[in-house]
Amino acid sequence: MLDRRLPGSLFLLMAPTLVVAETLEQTIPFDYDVNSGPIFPVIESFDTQGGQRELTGVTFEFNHNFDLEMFVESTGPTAINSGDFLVDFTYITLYQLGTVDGGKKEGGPSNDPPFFGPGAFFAESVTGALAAYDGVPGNDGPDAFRRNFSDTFTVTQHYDGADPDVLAAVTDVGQLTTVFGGFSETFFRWINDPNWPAPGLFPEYPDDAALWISTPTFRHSGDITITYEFVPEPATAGSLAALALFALRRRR
Ligand SMILES: [Ca+2]
Repeated sequence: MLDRRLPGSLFLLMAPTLVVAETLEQTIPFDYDVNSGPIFPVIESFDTQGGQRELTGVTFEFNHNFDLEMFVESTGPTAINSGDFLVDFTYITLYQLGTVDGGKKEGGPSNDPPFFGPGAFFAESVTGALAAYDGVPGNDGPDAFRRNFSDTFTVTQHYDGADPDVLAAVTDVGQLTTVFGGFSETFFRWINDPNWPAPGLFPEYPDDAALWISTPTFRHSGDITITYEFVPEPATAGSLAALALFALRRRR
């Protein structure tokens, strides 16, 4: 039972510094032709406002939409069946927090902004029946097919004090020009090799007998949402510290 008269003992407790992180969010839409990429999204840097606040984390959320058209044409002398070959196509995106030339350290020593891979797009195990080369390059003849592939997904990457280079790269006054693009890889293999005449070291289109793979349309669109998490600098935080006074008397 508690007594409301003067307490028999006093404890002055400094509460653990209670600092609620605040956030700042921005969303940057993008839509580009991968065949012509990369692009240079401009984002708002995290401004410390003269050292009054400190960035403790940053989250990048990428909403990806990919639309790919693949064109496969044979210049071989014989027909091939679906399943005689397989194509695996991969596009690995890269996002760099600044440009190598210019950016934050323009005119200074070499700039090497951090980058990461926020997702990849795949078109796997592509195959199809193809007639022998029809003598016309690039047409939609019996020696060719087109395929469409699309995908939509979200990738979220979070960085905190364990990644000081990332936090430093986005901390500045004003805007930061970033780089968004990637690189593609195409793997081809015969399952049933038709044993066409071997092309030279550098196969020539359309004279050499081969399968030719291109991506006439390759669009990458979506948006990037960047969320800064920050706290007041410690000197400011101190003023927010709560003092707690507890008085407790236990009746004997
Ligand atoms: Ca053709």
